Amino acid sequence: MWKPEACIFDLDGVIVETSDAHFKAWQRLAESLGISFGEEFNEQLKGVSRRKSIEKILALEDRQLPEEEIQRLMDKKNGWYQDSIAELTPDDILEGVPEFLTSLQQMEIPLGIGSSSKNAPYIIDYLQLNDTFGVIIDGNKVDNTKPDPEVFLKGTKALNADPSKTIVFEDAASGVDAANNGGMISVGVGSQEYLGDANLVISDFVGLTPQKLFSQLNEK
Ligand code: B16
Ligand code: MG
Repeated sequence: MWKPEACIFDLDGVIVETSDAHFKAWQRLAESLGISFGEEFNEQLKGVSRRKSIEKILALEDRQLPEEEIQRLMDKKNGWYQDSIAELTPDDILEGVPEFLTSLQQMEIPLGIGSSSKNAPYIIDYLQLNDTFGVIIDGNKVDNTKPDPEVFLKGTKALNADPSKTIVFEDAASGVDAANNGGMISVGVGSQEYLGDANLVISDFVGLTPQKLFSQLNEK
C-alpha cells in the first residue's frame, strides 16, 4: 500500500476547535470599532496571521489606523483569545484525531504541525501533544503567511520528506492553497463549499483510518 513520507497537520480547526474563540475575540474587537462581520467573512480569517486578519477587518470599513493603535488592538484581541485557550485540555482534541494520529505513528509516518498561530506552542502544551509531533512550525517561525507554502515547506524539510509525497490536513481555504502552492497533497477538513481546491475533502476524522484515506487519495 502507498503511504506518504510525512503528514503535516494544521492546528486550529484540524486538531482542536479554537476558531470560534478567534471569531468571538475578533468580533468583540471589531464591535468596539463599530465594525460588524459574520461567519461568512470569518472564513477569510481562518489560517491567516493576526496581522493580516486585522488588516482585513479594518478594510471592511476602509479604516486606516496608526501603527501603534494596530499593535494595541492586536494585543487586546490576543489577550481575550489567550484567556479562552487557557481552558483547553487533552479532552478538547477533536473526535477521531487521537486514534488517527496513533495509527500514523504505528505506521512510522513522521508527523508535523504547520500552523499560522503564534499561540501554537501554548495550545500544543495544553493538549499534551508535544511528544506526538516531530516538528512544530508555527507563526513565530515563518515570514510569509498562508497561502504562502513556507510553513509547510519548512515542515517537510525538518521531517526530511519530499513535499510531493507529504499530506497536509487543513481546514482553511488559505491553508489548502498553501499546500497546493507547495506541491503537496492537500486534504481539506470541513466543507466542500470552502475547501473545493483540496485534492480530497473529509468532513472530520471520526472513523477514518490512514489506510482508508490513502486508498481514497490513490483513486484520485
Ligand atoms: P494567532 P491555524 C491560525 O491558526 C488561525 O486559523 C487564524 O484564525 C489565526 O488568525 C492565526 O492562526 C494566527 O493566530 O493570533 O494565535 O497568532 O489554523 O493556522 O493553526
Ligand atoms: Mg486552521
